[in-house]
Amino acid sequence: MLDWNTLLAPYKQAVDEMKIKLKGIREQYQLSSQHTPIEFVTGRVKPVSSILQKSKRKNIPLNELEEKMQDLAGVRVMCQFVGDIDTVVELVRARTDFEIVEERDYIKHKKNSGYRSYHFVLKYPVQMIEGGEKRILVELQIRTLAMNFWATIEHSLQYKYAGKIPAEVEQRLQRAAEAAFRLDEEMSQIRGEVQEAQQILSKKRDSVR
Ligand code: 0O2
Repeated sequence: MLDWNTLLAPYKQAVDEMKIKLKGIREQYQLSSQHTPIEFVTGRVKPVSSILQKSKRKNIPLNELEEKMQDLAGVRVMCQFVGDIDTVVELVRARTDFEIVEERDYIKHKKNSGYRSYHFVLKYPVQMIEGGEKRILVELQIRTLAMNFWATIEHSLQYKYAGKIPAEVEQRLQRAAEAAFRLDEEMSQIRGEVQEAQQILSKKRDSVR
């Protein structure tokens, strides 16, 4: 029998550490009164039921999970603008506290479902009490708020229809993906205006404190 708690403990540690580091980047931007490319950060360790489902679907033996299931630890960064994703990608590439194993650009190459996001697979070192470090895989997804909205809805529909979304709903999802894409484009066009407004608001908040 697999001891899930022991197996997943370093993954939880990695998710917690990555969240703190990414939130730290956000705070550094805020302190220097610059537009932050990171709106918010979430993370999770894949629930055991999802691990079992995915291992069945992808034919991954349970004793090979750690090498073959790249998203046991998942961290997600949400950005306001598509351009912010490029900034976060560069920040990630410049880090020295983990190694990049793979990059998947589902923004330039969106998936057939309509899914868009930028994915990194990282090798992240977790310090162990026995001494030394365990280097585990972490999937980092970077997306705009609009991409996240679409992916969250689509994910719940996939769940509802057990992966077999009816054609009509699928068509609507495709149209919604296009609408999310256009929203991102429109927002990028008025990015300067939006940022100015946000700066005025944050100065106003500071003067009230
Ligand atoms: P969760 O935790 O429920 O989100 P595959 O799993 O076969 O699609 P692969 O090779 O494991 O693909 O890696 P990929 O596609 O780079 O990353 C998988 C994760 O990306 C998924 O995790 C989703 O979080 C997200 N994702 C990829 N494609 C889609 C999509 O079409 N729609 C949505 N909503 N999300 C997508 P899981 O396994 O679904 O787990």
